[in-house]
Amino acid sequence: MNSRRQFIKKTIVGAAAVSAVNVIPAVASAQKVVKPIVISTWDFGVAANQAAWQVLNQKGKALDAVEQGVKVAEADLSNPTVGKGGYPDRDGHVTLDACIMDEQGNCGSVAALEHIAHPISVARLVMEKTPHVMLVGEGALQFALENGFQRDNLLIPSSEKAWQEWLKEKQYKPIMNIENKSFNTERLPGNQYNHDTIGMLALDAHGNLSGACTTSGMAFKMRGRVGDSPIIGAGLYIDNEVGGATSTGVGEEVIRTVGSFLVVELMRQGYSPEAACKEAVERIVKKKPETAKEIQVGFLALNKKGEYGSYALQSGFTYAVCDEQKQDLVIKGKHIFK
Ligand code: SD4
Repeated sequence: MNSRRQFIKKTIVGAAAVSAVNVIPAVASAQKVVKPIVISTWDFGVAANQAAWQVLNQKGKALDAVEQGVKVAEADLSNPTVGKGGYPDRDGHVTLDACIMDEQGNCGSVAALEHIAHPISVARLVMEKTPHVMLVGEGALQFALENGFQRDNLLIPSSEKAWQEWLKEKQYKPIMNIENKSFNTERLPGNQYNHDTIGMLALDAHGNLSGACTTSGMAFKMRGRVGDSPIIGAGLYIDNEVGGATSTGVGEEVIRTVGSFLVVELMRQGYSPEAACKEAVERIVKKKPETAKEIQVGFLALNKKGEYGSYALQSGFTYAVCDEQKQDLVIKGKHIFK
């Protein structure tokens, strides 16, 4: 009898302890209100953010938000630097790079992918359906086709025309801040639209971070060239304990400095998003002072608290911010050189 009473007592205490354990986090999380936010590179990030916001505003996942968001830029035929309509390499092939990363550190990537209009969705499938992180070229295309993606011709007439013009002189020189030129006016030949990429970072109502990055890379690049955008740690990095970062600009310098990973690690050490981005661009200047003066690189970062910031080598870098308050904000990034 005695032992039975003790058993009942223990069981009641045990049940109380279990329910206490269950109650405490529920109360704590009810007090913690996370305000969703999405940010992305360049002015064209506004439209992409708005698509991401449709997901975030309904308490959807940051991962879904960033995929839906950057797909807008991929589908925009007037944008010659992302997705279908992107400028080709010097041999006339449009080759796309993209990657995606979620709050659990899962990531997927495709590089030098041809004939598929939405490389970001292929990257997500690599993450979700394969034991790998990255598929490239023919293998990435085969995987996409096997998974129901349609083969498409990504070289649209205006991009082909610009390539034909470029072939006359075959000069390869990255032009800074092509984003500032209007996409809808007649496209200028040569390297006028040499680069720009959409990198997007989102924090959802559950307090989780995800990011995506997608590009056609540097216009008229060498066949087979891959930039920073599909490289986890270079063009994009997410750590759900700390924050996320993404980059745009001349990818070679971002790869050399593992830029986005660096930005996240600096935030882990207590840097603000802006200070972390500044340190990362300064690292590029320190390593290659002469190159740094001639090119553009911009970093964009978002921390776990929803604070954001950016820094670029040159003036002209912009980014778009979208939250409950405002869905079409464009901010000029700070920069090192005048
Ligand atoms: C690349 N980082 O392929 C990309 C291009 C880009 O602004 O972002 N341009 O190197």
